[in-house]
Amino acid sequence: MAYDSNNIFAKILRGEIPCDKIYEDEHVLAFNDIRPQAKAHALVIPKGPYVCSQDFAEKASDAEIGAFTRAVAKVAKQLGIAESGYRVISNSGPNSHQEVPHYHVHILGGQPMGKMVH
Ligand code: D5M
Repeated sequence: MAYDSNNIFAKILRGEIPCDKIYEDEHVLAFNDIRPQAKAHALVIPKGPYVCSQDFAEKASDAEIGAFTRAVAKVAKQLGIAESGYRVISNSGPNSHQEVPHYHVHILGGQPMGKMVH
């Protein structure tokens, strides 16, 4: 799928709409989700134009992927949930109901999370 630069996270990255920023570095931005589904609910996004998890893994540089993985841990620490634990999920592609077509992961925590059904 081609990247649509009109998506809402692209607008946040360009500073066209605000976000409640938690963390930023050269490759990554993290901010609080506007519709929190847990006491702590952050989104971590790469700055590059990647649509979904598949796209990111196939096209991003090792530096971007490394920074992204580290950013998740930094955000969890900043939110104070690194020790208590948290859930990281990513909706990727149509079957997942991905709403915003710019790759992102959700970090959910600050409370016991429901057990996932296997
Ligand atoms: O989740 C997309 C998530 O993005 C969803 O939890 C709402 C959140 N969202 C949408 N617009 C904003 C803004 N402007 N700020 C913060 N969070 C936002 P998905 O995995 O694509 O279904």
